[in-house]
Amino acid sequence: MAIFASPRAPVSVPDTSVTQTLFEGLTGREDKVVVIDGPSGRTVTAGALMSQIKALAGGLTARGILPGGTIAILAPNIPEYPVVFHGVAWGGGTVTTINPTYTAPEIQHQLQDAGAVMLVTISMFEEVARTAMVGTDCRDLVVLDGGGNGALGMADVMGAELPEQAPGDWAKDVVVLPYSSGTTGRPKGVMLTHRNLVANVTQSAAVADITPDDKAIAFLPFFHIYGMTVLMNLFLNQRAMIITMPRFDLEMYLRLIQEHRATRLYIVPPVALALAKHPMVDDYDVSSVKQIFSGAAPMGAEIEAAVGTRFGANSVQGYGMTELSPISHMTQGDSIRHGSSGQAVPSTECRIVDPETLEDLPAGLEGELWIRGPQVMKGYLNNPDATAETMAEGDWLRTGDLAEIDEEGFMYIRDRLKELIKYKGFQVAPAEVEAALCACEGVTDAAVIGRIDAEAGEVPIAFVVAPEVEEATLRAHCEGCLAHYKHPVDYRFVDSVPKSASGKILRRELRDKL
Ligand code: 4UW
Repeated sequence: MAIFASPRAPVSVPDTSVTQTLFEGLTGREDKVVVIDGPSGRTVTAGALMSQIKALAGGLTARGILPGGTIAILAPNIPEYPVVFHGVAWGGGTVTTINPTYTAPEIQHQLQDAGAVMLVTISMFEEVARTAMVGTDCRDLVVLDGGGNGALGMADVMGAELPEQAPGDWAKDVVVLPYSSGTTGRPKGVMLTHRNLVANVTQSAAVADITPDDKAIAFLPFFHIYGMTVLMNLFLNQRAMIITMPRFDLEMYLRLIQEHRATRLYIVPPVALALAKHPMVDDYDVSSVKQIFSGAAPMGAEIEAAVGTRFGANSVQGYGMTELSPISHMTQGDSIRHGSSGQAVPSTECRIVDPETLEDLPAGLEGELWIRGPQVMKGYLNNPDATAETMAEGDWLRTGDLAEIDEEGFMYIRDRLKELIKYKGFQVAPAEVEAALCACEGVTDAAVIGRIDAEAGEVPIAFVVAPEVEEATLRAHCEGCLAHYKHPVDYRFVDSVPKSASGKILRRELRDKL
């Protein structure tokens, strides 16, 4: 077996909960502002954040929801997000994070699959939340900026502060269930333990060199593992400051960078493209930025270099995956290879495996990237088959990405083996879109693949077998059951979907048709 060990010194992972790790960073700095609500300028100090977390844990414990309950959060990035996330964790529960652009059926599926007993949201999403809860075991609705009419408000769920972390087994207890389709099939609950998150914060802190003077504008959604670990957990743990933005808007982003003198930008490739090319960038003072960090989808070396040059900053990439809590590779300040996702974070091992023969490949050859380390998930919720397909013997996670590692340990993502489509860094699971299309009357079969797109990275394209159905009907159907970024941008009506003898869609054949 040819193992590429991280070139960095190993770290030891403290045996604590993720919230204890956060508090270790914040204690003693109670007066420091650590979160600012971007649009309003409202500030939250470390001390206030810690007491709100303890008060929420106390309130949910008094209601009997904690310890042990699973609580769903459906919200954009707001200062209350870390309160809910860590309040649940401090009280001994599990959080499942839901994309607030989801339709009611998508929310309902996640609530039911994760076994959520409470849904926390904001008034903007109250209506869709109520619709989604019907018929599920999720009984309690909390509207952080509302309440009434059967819903609880934030004040209702706050209680006497729970002074100590609820006890637990940090290596086993699942603290968060984000959803990911992994290498195949529909989105699944990814079981990440306290230890997984503590490990990944420790591993990335050892490389990232974040200080209390650092500031980041947090538009990457906290429901997705990139924003959750890097901004909400790593940044706060390092006593740095996050300025929350509920959704991406280039003008507001640039204005907040200028106003708060942001030092680090955490972005995805489509934003890198805008920052490299958009004339609006010249209207703002972005001289405070010293590092630009991109990931979640492929980005060419040229754009990576161009955005760095324009900002006079160090521009780098990292690689992550929900199932890896999420970071396995990062670039350190002075060792930049544009186009590479960097070297493995500490205590992380990699293999490059030939997908056909399952033989290990040496440096310089392309194969499937396999990862082992303390950040690797516990498994998929209620899905031992998918877990077994993804986890190879010896605790290796098969990423479904094709990569190459050079002699110095720099990793380059080359292609994707798995079905996944990445729209602006968001996951689109072909199997989920195919199932939605097949549920439309008159559709007998469907296949969905990604097509390269200059702006979004990739967009979903559908091949459907539906002789009597109009495209407009399919579009209207998707409106009702799929978040916008999952909608096929193009429909091709075909006589049949090419399949292997075992019934697997031959996606490569479809790709060749494009
Ligand atoms: N190049 C090419 C990349 C890259 C990539 C990811 O939605 P998920 O499960 O998770 C993520 C997490 C991304 C991330 C988190 C923290 C971090 O520091 C960082 O670097 C800045 C990135 O996206 O999707 C996982 C899949 O996304 C693709 C790849 O296919 C992977 O399996 N992907 N990063 N640098 N592709």
